[in-house]
Amino acid sequence: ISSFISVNLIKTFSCDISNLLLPTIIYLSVPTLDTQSVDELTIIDILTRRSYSQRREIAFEYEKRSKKDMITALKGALSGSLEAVILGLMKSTAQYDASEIKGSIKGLGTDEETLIEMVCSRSADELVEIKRVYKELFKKDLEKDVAGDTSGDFRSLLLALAKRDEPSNIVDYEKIDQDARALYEAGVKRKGTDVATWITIMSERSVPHLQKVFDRYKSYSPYDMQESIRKEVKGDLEKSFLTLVECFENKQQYFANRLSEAMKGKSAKEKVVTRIVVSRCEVDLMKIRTEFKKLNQKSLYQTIAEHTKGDYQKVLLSLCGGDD
Ligand SMILES: [Ca+2]
Repeated sequence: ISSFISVNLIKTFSCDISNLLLPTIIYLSVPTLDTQSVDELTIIDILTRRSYSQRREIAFEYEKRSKKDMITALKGALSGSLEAVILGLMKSTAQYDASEIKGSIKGLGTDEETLIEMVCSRSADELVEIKRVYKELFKKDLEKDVAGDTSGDFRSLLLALAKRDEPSNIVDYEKIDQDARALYEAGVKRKGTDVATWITIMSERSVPHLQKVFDRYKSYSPYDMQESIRKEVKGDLEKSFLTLVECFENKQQYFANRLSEAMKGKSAKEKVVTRIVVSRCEVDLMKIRTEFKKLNQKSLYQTIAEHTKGDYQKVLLSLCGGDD
């Protein structure tokens, strides 16, 4: 009966339902006895339609009433991809990003794809907060952990990005031409590549400055910056520089691209889709939706509907918020 009551309460009160009632509803949705079933729909309804701070309040109230930790209860009640999304939503954006970086380097081997996305797509300000939270959560230094798991130029680039302290939005007009020429001379113009120069320019300038540099770059090089990267470097270093440049040019388009790549096949690469939707839902998901529609002539909502199923589909669609 708990499911019946809670779902109908939600339907009756819709979004105006008092936040004070929500912990009770979640409590009813998470079974306390083996015989009770989990009411996933109610959990999805409540937690996806509120902000992170509201979710924290709900968890606080839940704990006051039930004397139980809501996250532990959710872990016990849910599983698989739905669990990954819901637990992700219970973290702040910086906590989530820090955990994803930790997850990409822990254990044997490294998940370079995730590491590159996390380090190369986040702004300098975001990385400062991620590093602080990483230390708080794992009692370790993010830069040391990344250094221990990577090598060569790839490591140098990630570390330069992690410690960068970009002058936000400053465009140094005197340096635009100089930087464009230096990028060309360090890459396409010479034999081999002077990667150190590329790293310095791309990690020490502001985004608006670099946008102008890449534009000017075309007056020196027969290839644009992305083509030059593909010609000059390979592997993880190539992917990292490409991610950086794509994000400098249009970050939301980069995420839209990643999402469409992850949903090319019949079934989605759930880890990638989950990571982008959860980490961007309170940052720029609306803009990502717009870019996605432009790229694919199909909305993100429809694409998710076609490439996922079950409760996982429901939670993603609810976070997506609407069709375009
Ligand atoms: Ca070269």
